Amino acid sequence: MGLLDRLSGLLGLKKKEVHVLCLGLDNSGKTTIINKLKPSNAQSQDIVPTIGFSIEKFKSSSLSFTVFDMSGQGRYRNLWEHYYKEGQAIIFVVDSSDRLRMVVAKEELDTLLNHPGTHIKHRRIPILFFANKMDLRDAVTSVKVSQLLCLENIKDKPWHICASDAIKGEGLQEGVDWLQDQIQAVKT
Ligand code: G3D
Ligand code: MG
Repeated sequence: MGLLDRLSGLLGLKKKEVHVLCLGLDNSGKTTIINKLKPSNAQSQDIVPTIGFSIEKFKSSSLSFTVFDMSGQGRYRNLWEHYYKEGQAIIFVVDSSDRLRMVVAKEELDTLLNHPGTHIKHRRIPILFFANKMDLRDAVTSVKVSQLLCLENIKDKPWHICASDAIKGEGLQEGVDWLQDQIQAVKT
């Protein structure tokens, strides 16, 4: 840790660190969203398909987020569960224009929520949904995404859905603000 880091920690200026898992099917826009949340000088210009997972960091006004950006490709999805215990929050990204795979996204979400063990099922871990790719002509509304995923059945965890366009960065801040409020509500 650098001297500045230590000083700001001592002065209470250092932001609290939280770990977030970013999940969802491949191609839903997870990496694009996380990239857009980083300061502009740290953003990658080329988003390449994530292999396994990558660890990214971004800050909100009062928290410092470490995000496990998990690959959504089928063969890597069983990796997710190894990281469940690391997560204090989940960002679940859905491609709102991909009606066909919405069913698969729902299956993955149900598997996540019902995962045996204590890491997800029995924790009031906040889940932020991004109904992403809203700019595409085939996109359904965030209300429709929420219906297709049966989000109203999630009663034991705080959740919120935001319509987003990750390319333009629209809708992302609203989501992060909600997440920050939820995490702080638990911490204080
Ligand atoms: P993933 O990390 O969930 O697998 P990526 O998804 O972030 O790699 O994004 C997959 C593709 O979707 C990328 O396009 C990316 O530019 C695109 N994308 C992400 N978010 C949006 C969005 O809100 N709107 C639109 N129109 N496209 C989006 P490529 O062409 O690079 O595969
Ligand atoms: Mg990715």
